[in-house]
Amino acid sequence: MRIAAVDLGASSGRVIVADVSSGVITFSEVARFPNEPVRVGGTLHWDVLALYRGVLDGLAAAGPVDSVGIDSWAVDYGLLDADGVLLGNPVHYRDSRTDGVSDRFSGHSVFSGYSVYEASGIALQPFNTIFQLVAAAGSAQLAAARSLLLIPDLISYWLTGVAGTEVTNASTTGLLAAGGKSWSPQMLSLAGVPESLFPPLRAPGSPAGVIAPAAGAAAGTPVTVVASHDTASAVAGVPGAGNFAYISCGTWSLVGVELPAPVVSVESYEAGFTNEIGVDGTVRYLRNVMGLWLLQECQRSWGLPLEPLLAGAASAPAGRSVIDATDPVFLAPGDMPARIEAACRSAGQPVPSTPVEMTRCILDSLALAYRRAIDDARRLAGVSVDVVHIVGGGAQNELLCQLTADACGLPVLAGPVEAGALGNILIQARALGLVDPDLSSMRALLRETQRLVLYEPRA
Ligand code: ADP
Ligand code: LRH
Repeated sequence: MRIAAVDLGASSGRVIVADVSSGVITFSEVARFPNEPVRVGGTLHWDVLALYRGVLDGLAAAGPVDSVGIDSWAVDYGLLDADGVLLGNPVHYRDSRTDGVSDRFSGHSVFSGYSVYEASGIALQPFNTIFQLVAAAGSAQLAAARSLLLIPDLISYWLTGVAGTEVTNASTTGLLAAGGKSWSPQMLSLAGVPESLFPPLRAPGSPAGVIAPAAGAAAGTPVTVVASHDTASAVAGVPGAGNFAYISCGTWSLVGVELPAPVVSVESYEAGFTNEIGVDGTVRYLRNVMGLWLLQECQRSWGLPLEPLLAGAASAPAGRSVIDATDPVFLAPGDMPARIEAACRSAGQPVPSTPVEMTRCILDSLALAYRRAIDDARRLAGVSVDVVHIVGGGAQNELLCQLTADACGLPVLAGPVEAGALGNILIQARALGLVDPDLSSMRALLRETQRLVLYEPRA
């Protein structure tokens, strides 16, 4: 059977079509389109209609398929009015409207930072939906809103006319009770929104409606709910077995382990670990590391392509300067080289003086941040890790993979690059009865069919 995955990342959107039959999964990319934010009147927005057009064109290019599933980056949303019409362009999670909002809760008498963490299991990051809603309080748009749809649910609604709230992505709002079974009344009250703003929760694998005639060539195709948070799909698409850690390595690097239940200790809160919901009730216990965003933003300033930077960085001196790749100072767009230079200077380290030196500094810093995250996850969750899987676009970065193996002192298995789309496809394949339904069997299928590259740690 033919299955299409729509995978919208912060840097690009893609439509991937797979053929799945017993024991075989082959796929090809039929469309890729840029995801470029637009600043309007001082606010950074997603160009959601351009993305929707990319999805429609991609589905037309895909030809007839038996099912479509949609995933995207987390936390962001569109508000709909009483007629189901979008109220304004969704705001980008890197917009400054949330600056300082989450910090307000560190000293709040009723909602201390830890009580928010304990209730939701979600690390207090400035861009969480809950803090975006606090920042939007009192706006005419929020007052007029009758429903809130997370980005993949919005795309799915536009395609089918059916509204729902997919649970893995809903967990990133910070509004679900830890464990992800229901909305948290306390967190809804903190956000100042009623539960009725959210269409019914739905789980990966359930039907999401049928594409309407207005969608053109794809009309009549069933849409299946997948793990609509891209990281949830990517972790479902990690070809791991036994004691593994993962790095979902794209614009962000999401670094952690999969657990059966959340960890909400004070130590875990202080270490900035989140408990997002994955497929089949799993918990993604991870830390957000700024990821290849650091390099993408530098490249945007320099106007330089990736390949020569990576080639140069491979022979540049190692560990000359390192920055904290989890520091929120790097979250917003804008002159990244200057911010990295400032961080090196204030840490008393040599300031990288060329793009190649800065690239090396970024990659060394990412590898060290990965090691810290994996060590902390092991300690805080009480688990062992024997191998690190790197998936996503960054799995193609040979230098980063080798530096990660070296820093962690563990073997790294790199690939698949399109783990997000593959996780998306596997959940649909399971709903169609095409694969063994067990998550570990689905991962075994990826191990058997996808090319993985092994990096052994060097002394
Ligand atoms: P997202 O899903 O967030 O849009 P991706 O998973 O597509 O991100 O990863 C994008 C990143 O992958 C880029 O920032 C880039 O650093 C890295 N990348 C893409 N292609 C290559 C390549 N050929 N070699 C090394 N790295 C690559
Ligand atoms: C990666 C991602 C990540 C979130 C961030 C907002 O694309 O979904 O898991 O923390 O975007």
